[in-house]
Amino acid sequence: SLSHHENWQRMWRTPTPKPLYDVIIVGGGGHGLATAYYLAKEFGVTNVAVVEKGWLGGGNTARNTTIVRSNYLWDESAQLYEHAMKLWEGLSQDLNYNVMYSPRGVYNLCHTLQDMRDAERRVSANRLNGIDGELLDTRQVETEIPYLDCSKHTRYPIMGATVQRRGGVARHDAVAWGYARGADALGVDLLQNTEVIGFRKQDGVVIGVETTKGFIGAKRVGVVTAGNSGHMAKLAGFRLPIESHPLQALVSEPIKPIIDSVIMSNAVHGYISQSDKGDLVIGAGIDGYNGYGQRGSYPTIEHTLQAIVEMFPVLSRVRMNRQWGGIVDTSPDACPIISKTPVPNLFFNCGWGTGGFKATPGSGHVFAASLAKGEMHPLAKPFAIERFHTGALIDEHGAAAVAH
Ligand code: FAD
Ligand code: PYC
Repeated sequence: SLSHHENWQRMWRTPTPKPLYDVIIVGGGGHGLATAYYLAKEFGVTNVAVVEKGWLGGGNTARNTTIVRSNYLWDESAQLYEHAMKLWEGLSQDLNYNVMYSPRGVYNLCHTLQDMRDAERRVSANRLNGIDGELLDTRQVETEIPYLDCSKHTRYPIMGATVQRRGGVARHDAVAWGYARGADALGVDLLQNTEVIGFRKQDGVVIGVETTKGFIGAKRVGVVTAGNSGHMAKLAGFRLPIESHPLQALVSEPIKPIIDSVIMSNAVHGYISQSDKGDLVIGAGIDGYNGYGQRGSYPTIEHTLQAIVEMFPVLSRVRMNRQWGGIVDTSPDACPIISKTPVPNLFFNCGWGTGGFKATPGSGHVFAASLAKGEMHPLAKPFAIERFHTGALIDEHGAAAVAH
């Protein structure tokens, strides 16, 4: 049937690199593409290139499980993720491209009294920041999530949950493609199959990138290479407090609609939603070792599925269709690094760990503002590299909801 689909319009050009750009973005994932889009649209900087070693959106953007929420504990991160959430709410209209943002509600289950205390604290903190959040008891959870085992006979009985009803999912590929199409239309050059292999400096200041296709000059460079950030910093001559770990996900065969929200449990440690196609979309925490291979190990898959079956015994006979891994860059406080670097005119945006998809629009927006002005956006300032020297850490391990 595809033979009848002729003369499709190209979504973006395949340009020849110019010798000099005002800004080069390294990494054509969602964050890099969003940065380029907002640079051109909001800040009038159109002489921009996105340099991507593979294909656009083929990294973690393609591999994530698309959970969107903003219920982080501390003011700094709550405000950053809520900035993203507000952009999600109008993104399809802004891009004129359906990113399928679906605010179907994200539940975080509580299995112990300490879980309940933490949940109450986080919901209260969220509300003080103007972010929606509710604390539910077992009976309410049972009513809202019909197939969840809320009986007293499980290993870790469910005592309650938080729910952020504006949270949900969005279509990962569409996010990358929508931003790419929008950026290209505004004049941004999207350079695929072009790997950055070094940074050229003059008197210690970055003046461009060495790539597999030659040198490309730039007045400012923004690096947004989730999973490879430590390596990129090494190429630039400094170290980041970042580890690269595999993070896996899997989907089942398509089944009839059974789960109409997103359900996450830190304690039994697994999460689940159902795609519009009917696949159950499943994941858990990182694999413990460091590495760059985009695959994970079997014990993590087994542990993840044990957690899912514990929460939803009704799913025990469902067959899994596909499993894959991405490489996430984790920081000591489970928060991103959005920062200037020791190299003038070189900026990094990384360390989103297991949770950066939800931040894509906000991250792109604040990074674009920072690159356009040469000064960090106020929402980005608390996430500077210096916090690992000053001790002003923002510990979001609890709200990360996926162990890392
Ligand atoms: P990427 O999409 O990885 O983009 C980085 C790009 O940089 C890649 O395309 C890569 O090819 C390119 N690159 C690397 N090195 C170079 C180089 N030298 N030269 C040029 N280009 C280079 N987050 C959530 O919020 N919700 C979730 O439900 C969620 N689930 C996840 C599930 C899994 C299995 C995984 C792996 C991650 C998940 N995440 C989730 C995290 C999320 O995917 C990431 O934080 C986010 O996608 C990072 O976006 P990015 O655009 O920075 O990264
Ligand atoms: O950050 O919500 C999240 C998340 C879910 C799965 C992976 N990350």
